[in-house]
Amino acid sequence: MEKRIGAGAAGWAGVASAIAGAGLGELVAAVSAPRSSPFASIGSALIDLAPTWAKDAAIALFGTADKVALLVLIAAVLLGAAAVAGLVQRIRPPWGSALAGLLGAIGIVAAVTRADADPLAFLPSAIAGATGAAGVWLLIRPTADQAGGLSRRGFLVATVSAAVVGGAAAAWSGAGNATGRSIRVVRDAIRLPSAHNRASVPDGADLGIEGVAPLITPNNEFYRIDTALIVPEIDPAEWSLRIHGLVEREITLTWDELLALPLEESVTTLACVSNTVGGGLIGNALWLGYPIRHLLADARPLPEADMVLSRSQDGFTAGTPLETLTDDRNAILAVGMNGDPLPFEHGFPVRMVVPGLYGYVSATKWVVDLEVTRFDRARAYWTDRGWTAEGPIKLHSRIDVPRGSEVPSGETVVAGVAWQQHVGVAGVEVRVDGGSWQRASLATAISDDTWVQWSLPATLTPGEHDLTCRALSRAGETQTAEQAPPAPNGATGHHTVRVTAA
Ligand SMILES: Nc1nc2c(c(=O)[nH]1)N[C@H]1C(S)=C(S)[C@@H](COP(=O)(O)O)O[C@H]1N2
Ligand SMILES: [Mo]
Repeated sequence: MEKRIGAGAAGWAGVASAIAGAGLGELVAAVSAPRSSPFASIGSALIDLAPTWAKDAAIALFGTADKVALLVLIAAVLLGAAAVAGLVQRIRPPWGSALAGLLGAIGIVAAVTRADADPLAFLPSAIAGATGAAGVWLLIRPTADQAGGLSRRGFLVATVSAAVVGGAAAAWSGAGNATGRSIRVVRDAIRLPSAHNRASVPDGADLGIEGVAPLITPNNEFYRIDTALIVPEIDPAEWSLRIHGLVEREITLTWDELLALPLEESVTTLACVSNTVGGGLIGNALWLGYPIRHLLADARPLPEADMVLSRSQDGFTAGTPLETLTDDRNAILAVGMNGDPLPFEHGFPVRMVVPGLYGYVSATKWVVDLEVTRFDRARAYWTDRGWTAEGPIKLHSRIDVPRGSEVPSGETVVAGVAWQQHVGVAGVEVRVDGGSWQRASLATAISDDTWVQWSLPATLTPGEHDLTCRALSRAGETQTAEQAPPAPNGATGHHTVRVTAA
């Protein structure tokens, strides 16, 4: 007599097969082609395919943990699909097995279409898919009198061990993947040359008010935004930058050549276009690098050029107005951040930093290619996803203290930061509730390319109050109260903090 495996057992067998396949795939990726892990490939493809609203929502919901959230989502969808494969196999073999194989095929397509795919990129997902399909096939057979021809106990042992071994393999590979050991050793051994100039931080630039963002953001607190699910690992010895396109002379620059140039220090505040009013996607660092304008002067752009399309090793691109890379601002190829080689997540070994422009149009990390071109000829990563081609930073101010709802009534200090890089901040005004705008005192700015701290003493009567700030620029602009979302070129509006004085 034929006795079919139960629906619950079939679903579970699908899930166990998927975990075994995924785990094996991650393991194969870890030893053969780390950047083509099935999870990372599918995640990266989803990031590239995601519409602007989805990216915004992910950043709004999860902040810089958006990548973890994405991996959890992929895992949940995978397990759901695997359970369905089990159920399908139970009633319509071999379609459940085929569905499991299809999941692997999706991984293969995602892996081989990456910009930095290597020849073995197909392998991890192929093995994952084959394992999943075989598991479903072997475990869920309607013919035998017991599931898969196994006893009830055998079935349990087989599925549980497949899940445990697969899960362990996936976890082990994930942990090992964080950043390869060898490349960490290479970075640790780097001694950056000292700069030809010294960037100076004027006395009084840091008001030292507790709760206000530190004037220079430590590397481990610096916000991180990028599309890279796996941080590129570039050996500096193999790094080079090619400058080409609408130029009279093509240039290739190696790491050793770059370090031999007279490097300069500069302090520049980076800001993300996705930052919301009052948000934290902004940081200020001391960068060490070489001015891009000197390299472009050597390359000699043709008169019709008006944009430089920079490309990172993993395929991200940014379109930067040529003028901002040839004028006298500190647009640099950075190799150092706050005294250290760039951290891996911030672009090791080389990134761009351009004062005055949002990161998505200028701050390419892991940069390997600069194509001199035209805005009407080339489109950058985010331009194809609904963001404007040009992204000058908007005038902003943020209240850092008081934050949190309860403050003591009476004398208090309202303080924060204000910025409009490369334009400069002339003043900050604060108002309590609907009162009149009062001029805060401004710290000495490091330069117009950095944020500046400000503070204002205020007296709060017991009860609820709204504290609002706005900045005035050195170009004579007053920060607009008009609320706009981050897309397509940066949020606007005043930052208001509601506090209760007790
Ligand atoms: N290669 C690469 N570079 C990139 C990005 C990216 O996705 N990939 N994102 C840009 C964006 S949107 C911002 S805001 C800055 C953030 O730099 P950070 O992560 O060092 O703070 O990097 C820019 N450079
Ligand atoms: Mo950004």
